[in-house]
Amino acid sequence: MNSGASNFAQGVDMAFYVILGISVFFLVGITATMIWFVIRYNRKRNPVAKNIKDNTKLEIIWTVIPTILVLVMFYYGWIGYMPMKRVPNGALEVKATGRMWSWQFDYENGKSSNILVVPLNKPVKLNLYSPDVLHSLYIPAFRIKEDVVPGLNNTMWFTPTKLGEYDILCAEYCGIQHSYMLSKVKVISEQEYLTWYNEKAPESDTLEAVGMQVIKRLGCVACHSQDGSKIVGPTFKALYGSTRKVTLPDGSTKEVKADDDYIKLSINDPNAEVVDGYQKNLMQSYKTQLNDEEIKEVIEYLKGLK
Ligand code: HEC
Ligand SMILES: [Cu+2]
Repeated sequence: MNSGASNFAQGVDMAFYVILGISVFFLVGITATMIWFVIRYNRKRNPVAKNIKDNTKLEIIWTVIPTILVLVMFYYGWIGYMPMKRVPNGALEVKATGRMWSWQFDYENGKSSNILVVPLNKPVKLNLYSPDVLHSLYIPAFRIKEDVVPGLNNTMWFTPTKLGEYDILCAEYCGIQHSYMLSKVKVISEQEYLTWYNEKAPESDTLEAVGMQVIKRLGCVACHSQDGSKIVGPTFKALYGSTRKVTLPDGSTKEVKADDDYIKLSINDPNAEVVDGYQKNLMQSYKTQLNDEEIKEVIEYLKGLK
Protein backbone atom coordinates (compact mmCIF):
# COMPACT_ATOMS: atom_id res chain seq x y z
CA MET A 1 0.00 0.00 0.00
CA ASN A 2 1.41 3.44 -0.86
CA SER A 3 1.53 6.04 1.85
CA GLY A 4 -1.58 7.98 0.86
CA ALA A 5 -2.04 11.52 -0.34
CA SER A 6 -4.66 13.16 1.87
CA ASN A 7 -5.24 14.20 5.47
CA PHE A 8 -7.27 11.01 6.05
CA ALA A 9 -4.62 8.55 4.91
CA GLN A 10 -2.91 8.24 8.30
CA GLY A 11 -6.09 7.56 10.27
CA VAL A 12 -7.45 5.02 7.80
CA ASP A 13 -4.11 3.23 7.47
CA MET A 14 -3.72 3.12 11.24
CA ALA A 15 -7.14 1.45 11.67
CA PHE A 16 -6.26 -0.94 8.88
CA TYR A 17 -2.94 -1.97 10.41
CA VAL A 18 -4.36 -2.32 13.92
CA ILE A 19 -7.11 -4.65 12.68
CA LEU A 20 -4.69 -6.50 10.41
CA GLY A 21 -2.26 -6.92 13.33
CA ILE A 22 -4.94 -8.31 15.65
CA SER A 23 -6.18 -10.65 12.90
CA VAL A 24 -2.70 -11.97 12.15
CA PHE A 25 -2.01 -12.50 15.86
CA PHE A 26 -5.14 -14.65 16.19
CA LEU A 27 -4.60 -16.49 12.94
CA VAL A 28 -1.15 -17.58 14.08
CA GLY A 29 -2.16 -18.12 17.72
CA ILE A 30 -5.27 -20.20 17.01
CA THR A 31 -3.56 -22.28 14.32
CA ALA A 32 -0.60 -23.03 16.60
CA THR A 33 -2.88 -23.96 19.54
CA MET A 34 -4.94 -26.21 17.27
CA ILE A 35 -1.89 -28.05 16.02
CA TRP A 36 -0.55 -28.42 19.55
CA PHE A 37 -3.91 -29.82 20.78
CA VAL A 38 -4.01 -32.32 17.92
CA ILE A 39 -0.63 -33.67 18.96
CA ARG A 40 -0.96 -33.39 22.73
CA TYR A 41 -4.46 -34.81 23.02
CA ASN A 42 -4.55 -37.47 20.31
CA ARG A 43 -5.82 -40.91 21.26
CA LYS A 44 -2.36 -42.43 21.74
CA ARG A 45 -1.29 -39.88 24.33
CA ASN A 46 -4.66 -39.35 25.91
CA PRO A 47 -6.70 -42.56 25.56
CA VAL A 48 -9.50 -41.64 28.00
CA ALA A 49 -11.47 -38.47 27.37
CA LYS A 50 -11.91 -36.29 30.43
CA ASN A 51 -14.91 -34.07 31.13
CA ILE A 52 -13.75 -30.60 32.20
CA LYS A 53 -16.21 -28.61 34.28
CA ASP A 54 -16.52 -24.83 33.96
CA ASN A 55 -13.68 -22.53 34.88
CA THR A 56 -14.78 -19.06 35.96
CA LYS A 57 -11.33 -17.46 35.75
CA LEU A 58 -10.84 -18.65 32.19
CA GLU A 59 -14.31 -17.51 31.15
CA ILE A 60 -13.76 -14.03 32.52
CA ILE A 61 -10.43 -13.79 30.71
CA TRP A 62 -11.87 -14.86 27.36
CA THR A 63 -14.73 -12.41 27.69
CA VAL A 64 -12.76 -9.38 28.86
CA ILE A 65 -9.80 -9.62 26.48
CA PRO A 66 -11.86 -9.90 23.25
CA THR A 67 -14.10 -7.05 24.46
CA ILE A 68 -11.06 -4.85 24.90
CA LEU A 69 -9.71 -5.87 21.49
CA VAL A 70 -12.99 -5.08 19.76
CA LEU A 71 -13.11 -1.70 21.48
CA VAL A 72 -9.54 -0.99 20.39
CA MET A 73 -10.56 -1.71 16.78
CA PHE A 74 -13.62 0.51 17.21
CA TYR A 75 -11.52 3.32 18.66
CA TYR A 76 -9.07 3.41 15.76
CA GLY A 77 -11.90 3.11 13.25
CA TRP A 78 -13.78 5.93 14.93
CA ILE A 79 -10.91 8.42 15.13
CA GLY A 80 -10.07 7.66 11.50
CA TYR A 81 -13.68 8.12 10.38
CA MET A 82 -14.95 11.06 12.46
CA PRO A 83 -12.89 13.79 10.74
CA MET A 84 -14.43 12.73 7.41
CA LYS A 85 -17.81 13.94 8.65
CA ARG A 86 -16.58 17.38 9.76
CA VAL A 87 -16.11 19.62 6.77
CA PRO A 88 -13.99 22.65 7.67
CA ASN A 89 -15.43 26.09 6.93
CA GLY A 90 -14.24 27.74 3.76
CA ALA A 91 -13.53 24.52 1.90
CA LEU A 92 -13.35 24.82 -1.85
CA GLU A 93 -16.69 23.53 -3.16
CA VAL A 94 -16.95 21.44 -6.30
CA LYS A 95 -20.05 19.75 -7.64
CA ALA A 96 -19.21 16.18 -8.58
CA THR A 97 -21.65 14.48 -10.94
CA GLY A 98 -21.54 10.73 -11.44
CA ARG A 99 -23.65 9.50 -14.31
CA MET A 100 -23.76 6.47 -16.57
CA TRP A 101 -20.84 6.39 -17.27
CA SER A 102 -18.62 9.36 -16.64
CA TRP A 103 -17.60 11.87 -13.98
CA GLN A 104 -18.00 15.61 -14.27
CA PHE A 105 -16.67 18.27 -11.92
CA ASP A 106 -18.22 21.75 -11.88
CA TYR A 107 -16.54 24.68 -10.17
CA GLU A 108 -18.10 27.79 -8.69
CA ASN A 109 -17.12 30.04 -11.59
CA GLY A 110 -18.81 27.75 -14.09
CA LYS A 111 -15.68 25.90 -15.08
CA SER A 112 -16.38 22.27 -15.91
CA SER A 113 -13.96 19.39 -16.22
CA ASN A 114 -13.90 15.61 -16.52
CA ILE A 115 -10.95 15.37 -14.16
CA LEU A 116 -10.87 16.83 -10.68
CA VAL A 117 -8.22 19.54 -10.33
CA VAL A 118 -7.44 20.71 -6.78
CA PRO A 119 -4.84 22.85 -5.04
CA LEU A 120 -2.36 21.28 -2.62
CA ASN A 121 -3.09 21.56 1.12
CA LYS A 122 -6.51 23.20 0.70
CA PRO A 123 -9.65 21.51 1.96
CA VAL A 124 -11.99 20.53 -0.87
CA LYS A 125 -15.66 19.67 -0.44
CA LEU A 126 -17.40 17.62 -3.10
CA ASN A 127 -21.17 17.94 -3.45
CA LEU A 128 -22.21 14.64 -4.94
CA TYR A 129 -24.95 14.42 -7.51
CA SER A 130 -26.32 11.61 -9.65
CA PRO A 131 -29.00 12.11 -12.31
CA ASP A 132 -29.51 8.39 -12.92
CA VAL A 133 -28.47 5.49 -10.67
CA LEU A 134 -26.31 4.76 -7.65
CA HIS A 135 -22.59 5.45 -8.11
CA SER A 136 -19.78 5.75 -5.60
CA LEU A 137 -16.88 8.15 -5.80
CA TYR A 138 -13.73 6.42 -4.67
CA ILE A 139 -10.24 7.91 -4.46
CA PRO A 140 -8.00 5.12 -3.10
CA ALA A 141 -4.94 7.34 -2.66
CA PHE A 142 -6.99 9.66 -0.44
CA ARG A 143 -8.63 6.72 1.41
CA ILE A 144 -12.11 8.09 0.84
CA LYS A 145 -15.27 6.73 -0.73
CA GLU A 146 -18.85 8.00 -0.69
CA ASP A 147 -22.02 6.90 -2.43
CA VAL A 148 -23.47 9.17 -5.10
CA VAL A 149 -27.21 8.62 -4.77
CA PRO A 150 -29.95 10.11 -6.94
CA GLY A 151 -32.08 12.44 -4.85
CA LEU A 152 -29.68 12.55 -1.90
CA ASN A 153 -27.30 15.44 -1.27
CA ASN A 154 -24.25 13.54 -0.11
CA THR A 155 -20.95 15.29 0.41
CA MET A 156 -17.38 14.30 1.03
CA TRP A 157 -14.23 16.26 1.72
CA PHE A 158 -10.46 15.95 1.87
CA THR A 159 -7.27 17.97 1.95
CA PRO A 160 -4.73 16.76 -0.62
CA THR A 161 -1.30 16.57 0.95
CA LYS A 162 0.83 15.44 -1.98
CA LEU A 163 1.28 16.72 -5.51
CA GLY A 164 0.47 14.28 -8.28
CA GLU A 165 -2.25 12.46 -10.15
CA TYR A 166 -4.43 9.83 -8.52
CA ASP A 167 -7.19 7.52 -9.73
CA ILE A 168 -10.89 8.16 -9.28
CA LEU A 169 -13.11 5.10 -9.61
CA CYS A 170 -16.77 4.28 -9.37
CA ALA A 171 -17.16 1.73 -6.58
CA GLU A 172 -20.82 0.85 -7.06
CA TYR A 173 -21.85 -1.39 -9.93
CA CYS A 174 -23.91 0.91 -12.15
CA GLY A 175 -24.35 -0.88 -15.47
CA ILE A 176 -22.34 -2.43 -18.24
CA GLN A 177 -19.72 0.31 -18.58
CA HIS A 178 -19.27 0.72 -14.84
CA SER A 179 -15.63 -0.34 -15.00
CA TYR A 180 -14.88 2.45 -17.47
CA MET A 181 -16.06 5.14 -15.05
CA LEU A 182 -12.50 6.21 -14.44
CA SER A 183 -11.13 9.65 -13.89
CA LYS A 184 -8.22 11.38 -12.20
CA VAL A 185 -7.71 13.85 -9.44
CA LYS A 186 -4.83 16.18 -10.20
CA VAL A 187 -3.21 17.91 -7.22
CA ILE A 188 -1.25 21.00 -8.23
CA SER A 189 0.23 24.00 -6.41
CA GLU A 190 -2.14 26.79 -5.48
CA GLN A 191 -0.45 29.09 -8.02
CA GLU A 192 -1.01 26.63 -10.87
CA TYR A 193 -4.51 25.97 -9.64
CA LEU A 194 -5.47 29.65 -9.83
CA THR A 195 -4.11 29.86 -13.36
CA TRP A 196 -6.08 26.77 -14.34
CA TYR A 197 -9.21 27.95 -12.56
CA ASN A 198 -9.23 31.33 -14.26
CA GLU A 199 -8.27 30.30 -17.76
CA LYS A 200 -11.16 30.18 -20.15
CA ALA A 201 -11.68 27.01 -22.16
CA PRO A 202 -10.33 27.72 -25.63
CA GLU A 203 -13.18 29.34 -27.51
CA SER A 204 -14.23 27.15 -30.37
CA ASP A 205 -15.50 29.21 -33.26
CA THR A 206 -17.96 26.77 -34.80
CA LEU A 207 -21.14 25.48 -33.24
CA GLU A 208 -20.08 22.04 -34.38
CA ALA A 209 -16.87 22.09 -32.34
CA VAL A 210 -18.73 23.33 -29.27
CA GLY A 211 -21.25 20.54 -29.78
CA MET A 212 -18.48 17.97 -29.63
CA GLN A 213 -17.27 19.44 -26.34
CA VAL A 214 -20.78 19.24 -24.90
CA ILE A 215 -21.04 15.58 -25.87
CA LYS A 216 -17.66 14.79 -24.30
CA ARG A 217 -18.35 16.78 -21.14
CA LEU A 218 -21.69 15.09 -20.49
CA GLY A 219 -20.35 11.66 -21.33
CA CYS A 220 -22.87 10.88 -24.11
CA VAL A 221 -20.06 8.98 -25.81
CA ALA A 222 -20.20 6.28 -23.15
CA CYS A 223 -23.40 5.07 -24.81
CA HIS A 224 -23.22 6.53 -28.33
CA SER A 225 -20.34 5.73 -30.64
CA GLN A 226 -19.20 8.07 -33.38
CA ASP A 227 -17.87 5.37 -35.70
CA GLY A 228 -21.02 3.36 -36.49
CA SER A 229 -20.64 0.70 -33.80
CA LYS A 230 -23.57 -0.08 -31.55
CA ILE A 231 -22.87 0.32 -27.83
CA VAL A 232 -25.67 0.93 -25.34
CA GLY A 233 -27.46 3.39 -27.59
CA PRO A 234 -27.51 3.90 -31.36
CA THR A 235 -24.40 5.33 -32.97
CA PHE A 236 -24.24 9.07 -33.67
CA LYS A 237 -22.70 8.36 -37.06
CA ALA A 238 -24.99 9.26 -39.96
CA LEU A 239 -27.85 9.66 -37.47
CA TYR A 240 -28.94 13.09 -38.59
CA GLY A 241 -31.50 12.92 -41.39
CA SER A 242 -31.87 9.14 -41.36
CA THR A 243 -35.17 7.40 -40.61
CA ARG A 244 -35.88 4.94 -37.82
CA LYS A 245 -38.75 3.09 -36.21
CA VAL A 246 -39.64 4.30 -32.72
CA THR A 247 -41.98 3.06 -30.01
CA LEU A 248 -44.26 5.55 -28.27
CA PRO A 249 -45.23 5.26 -24.58
CA ASP A 250 -48.60 3.71 -25.54
CA GLY A 251 -46.80 0.86 -27.33
CA SER A 252 -47.58 1.93 -30.88
CA THR A 253 -44.75 2.41 -33.36
CA LYS A 254 -44.05 4.91 -36.10
CA GLU A 255 -41.35 5.92 -38.55
CA VAL A 256 -39.58 9.18 -37.85
CA LYS A 257 -36.88 11.19 -39.53
CA ALA A 258 -34.05 12.36 -37.27
CA ASP A 259 -34.44 16.11 -37.68
CA ASP A 260 -33.81 18.94 -35.21
CA ASP A 261 -37.08 18.42 -33.35
CA TYR A 262 -36.60 14.68 -33.05
CA ILE A 263 -33.08 15.06 -31.64
CA LYS A 264 -34.21 17.69 -29.20
CA LEU A 265 -37.02 15.39 -28.04
CA SER A 266 -34.61 12.45 -27.76
CA ILE A 267 -32.36 14.50 -25.46
CA ASN A 268 -35.06 16.08 -23.30
CA ASP A 269 -37.45 13.15 -23.09
CA PRO A 270 -35.68 9.96 -24.19
CA ASN A 271 -38.63 7.71 -23.38
CA ALA A 272 -41.08 9.63 -25.55
CA GLU A 273 -39.85 7.91 -28.70
CA VAL A 274 -37.68 4.87 -28.10
CA VAL A 275 -35.56 3.69 -31.00
CA ASP A 276 -36.40 0.19 -32.22
CA GLY A 277 -33.94 -2.40 -30.91
CA TYR A 278 -32.92 -0.38 -27.85
CA GLN A 279 -34.07 -0.33 -24.27
CA LYS A 280 -35.98 2.52 -22.72
CA ASN A 281 -35.10 4.09 -19.34
CA LEU A 282 -31.37 3.75 -20.00
CA MET A 283 -30.89 7.28 -21.22
CA GLN A 284 -31.91 9.96 -18.73
CA SER A 285 -33.42 13.29 -19.68
CA TYR A 286 -30.84 16.05 -20.04
CA LYS A 287 -33.48 18.76 -19.74
CA THR A 288 -31.93 20.34 -16.67
CA GLN A 289 -28.38 19.96 -17.92
CA LEU A 290 -28.56 21.24 -21.48
CA ASN A 291 -30.16 24.47 -22.63
CA ASP A 292 -31.58 25.07 -26.11
CA GLU A 293 -28.37 26.73 -27.26
CA GLU A 294 -26.32 23.67 -26.30
CA ILE A 295 -28.81 21.33 -27.93
CA LYS A 296 -28.43 23.34 -31.11
CA GLU A 297 -24.66 22.88 -30.86
CA VAL A 298 -25.08 19.13 -30.40
CA ILE A 299 -27.34 19.01 -33.46
CA GLU A 300 -24.74 20.87 -35.52
CA TYR A 301 -22.13 18.38 -34.42
CA LEU A 302 -24.39 15.44 -35.34
CA LYS A 303 -25.02 16.94 -38.77
CA GLY A 304 -21.29 16.82 -39.42
CA LEU A 305 -20.98 13.11 -38.51
CA LYS A 306 -21.68 11.62 -41.92
C1 HEC B 1 -26.64 5.59 -20.37
C2 HEC B 1 -26.52 5.56 -21.78
C3 HEC B 1 -26.83 6.85 -22.56
C4 HEC B 1 -26.29 8.09 -22.40
C5 HEC B 1 -25.27 8.55 -21.36
C6 HEC B 1 -26.87 8.92 -23.42
N1 HEC B 1 -27.74 8.18 -24.19
FE1 HEC B 1 -28.77 8.84 -25.83
N2 HEC B 1 -29.66 7.02 -26.00
C7 HEC B 1 -29.41 5.91 -25.21
C8 HEC B 1 -30.27 4.81 -25.62
C9 HEC B 1 -30.31 3.43 -25.00
C10 HEC B 1 -31.03 5.29 -26.71
C11 HEC B 1 -32.08 4.52 -27.50
C12 HEC B 1 -33.38 4.43 -26.75
C13 HEC B 1 -34.11 5.74 -26.74
O1 HEC B 1 -34.44 6.25 -27.82
O2 HEC B 1 -34.35 6.28 -25.65
C14 HEC B 1 -30.63 6.69 -26.92
C15 HEC B 1 -31.13 7.51 -27.92
C16 HEC B 1 -30.62 8.77 -28.25
C17 HEC B 1 -30.98 9.51 -29.44
C18 HEC B 1 -31.87 9.03 -30.55
C19 HEC B 1 -30.95 8.22 -31.45
C20 HEC B 1 -31.55 7.64 -32.69
O3 HEC B 1 -30.83 6.90 -33.39
O4 HEC B 1 -32.72 7.91 -32.96
C21 HEC B 1 -30.27 10.70 -29.38
C22 HEC B 1 -30.28 11.82 -30.40
C23 HEC B 1 -29.49 10.67 -28.17
N3 HEC B 1 -29.72 9.48 -27.50
C24 HEC B 1 -28.65 11.69 -27.75
C25 HEC B 1 -27.91 11.67 -26.59
C26 HEC B 1 -27.11 12.79 -26.12
C27 HEC B 1 -26.93 14.11 -26.84
C28 HEC B 1 -26.55 12.39 -24.94
C29 HEC B 1 -25.66 13.21 -24.00
C30 HEC B 1 -26.17 14.50 -23.63
C31 HEC B 1 -26.98 11.02 -24.69
N4 HEC B 1 -27.80 10.62 -25.70
C32 HEC B 1 -26.58 10.26 -23.59
C33 HEC B 1 -28.49 5.84 -24.18
C34 HEC B 1 -27.75 6.91 -23.69
CU1 LIG C 1 -20.94 4.40 -11.58
